[in-house]
Amino acid sequence: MNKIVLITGATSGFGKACAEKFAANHYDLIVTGRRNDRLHELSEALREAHGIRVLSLNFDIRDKNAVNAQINALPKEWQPIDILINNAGLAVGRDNFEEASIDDWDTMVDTNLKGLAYITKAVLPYMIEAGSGHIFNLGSISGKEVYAQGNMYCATKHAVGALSEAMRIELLKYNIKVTAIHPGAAETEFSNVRFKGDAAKAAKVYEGLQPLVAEDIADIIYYCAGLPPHVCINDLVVTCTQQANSFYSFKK
Ligand code: NDP
Ligand code: 8X3
Repeated sequence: MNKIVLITGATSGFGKACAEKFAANHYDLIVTGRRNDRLHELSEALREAHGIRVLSLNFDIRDKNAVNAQINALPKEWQPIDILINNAGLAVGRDNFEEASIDDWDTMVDTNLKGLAYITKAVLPYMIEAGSGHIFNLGSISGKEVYAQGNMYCATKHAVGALSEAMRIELLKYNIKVTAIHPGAAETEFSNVRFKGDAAKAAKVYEGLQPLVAEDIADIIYYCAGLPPHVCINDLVVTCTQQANSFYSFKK
């Protein structure tokens, strides 16, 4: 019986790369996201390439009723989830506090923080029942240092850090590991989403840098997931070599 990993936001970027990495290493996958066509395409490709089982769940993580309905209704054979990768998330806008859109703020809080909490709470009973589990939360270097025009995105990622610590403390008794991963600049669809489809602005973020790519993060998560049962990497900051933190990059 293969182990089961549930990955939120598997339709692009880190989530898709994690799906590919774990599938190639004979995990069965539960993949989630809003873009159903992409979920289906990915599921088909991974089933065919690796002969694994893939269950695709199409919901918006901000919708707590949908999250609960889908996770509570998992067929028995999909319930023993070994690993939960809380990856779905986004930045929307890059504006000064006084100019930022409240709708953008709501989207980030509802997705990055509340959505992450909803799905974790829904999955936990299965891990508790199994007596073990491993939860990965995608934070960010913006959850370590706040930068200008990052206001609410940085706040949500600081909150992911805090929530990860809380989970780690409160889930110790259930033998559940909690690993927070905090990447720096990584070229995915992230900046396209942040700049609302402005490809030129998005490309500028990575100019002069060799940024991280999604596969770097997938490799790191896979490594952390494979450590012996008594070892847990709790909090991990990873940047490309040209970036020191939120403020300092050496661009060529
Ligand atoms: P992408 O934009 O490439 O992927 C984001 C994923 O999140 C998509 O699969 C998207 O799926 C999913 N998602 C977004 N909103 C929702 C929602 N409401 N419901 C369900 N799924 C949703 O970005 P990345 O892969 O770069 O980002 C992944 C995570 O990593 C995010 O949490 C991000 O904040 C974090 N991060 C990214 C960094 C970067 O530089 N790229 C650095 C540090 C952290 P769909 O649209 O189909 O719903
Ligand atoms: C994404 C990286 O530096 O744009 O979380 O916040 S950053």
